[in-house]
Amino acid sequence: MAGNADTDGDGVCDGPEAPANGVCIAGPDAFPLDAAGAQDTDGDGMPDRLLGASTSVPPLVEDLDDDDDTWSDVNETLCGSNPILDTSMPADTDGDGLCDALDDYLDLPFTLNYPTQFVDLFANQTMEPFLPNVTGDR
Ligand SMILES: [Ca+2]
Ligand SMILES: [Ca+2]
Ligand SMILES: [Ca+2]
Ligand SMILES: [Ca+2]
Repeated sequence: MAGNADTDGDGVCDGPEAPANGVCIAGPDAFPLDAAGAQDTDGDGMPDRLLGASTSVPPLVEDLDDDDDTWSDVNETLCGSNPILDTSMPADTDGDGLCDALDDYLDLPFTLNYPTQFVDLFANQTMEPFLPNVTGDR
């Protein structure tokens, strides 16, 4: 460790401080012995980003959900939330897993009630409009 602030030479320091000679940026490097990975936001052993070939055994696998909030990085980027902050999640009003920004259909549950079960029909008379009461869709 002493004398080499960046063991795997990926430019991210092993520890949280960058040395004055500027060989690396402040870490810590979550994978100090593997240049392919540096950051692991959710600490699950899978790097946020995989740069080049992993030298670990077994090799590192890129984390597709860096903050482990169940929203994939790709989705979070498209939906405008922060992919490395687990408190930042896309708005999904109807909870179908497609964020509001990408969701063309707001399929919220609703209830539909008719005011009566019976309609009286009379010859030569316009029938009363038989309209349901719809609640909960907005
Ligand atoms: Ca490093
Ligand atoms: Ca991870
Ligand atoms: Ca996520
Ligand atoms: Ca949705």
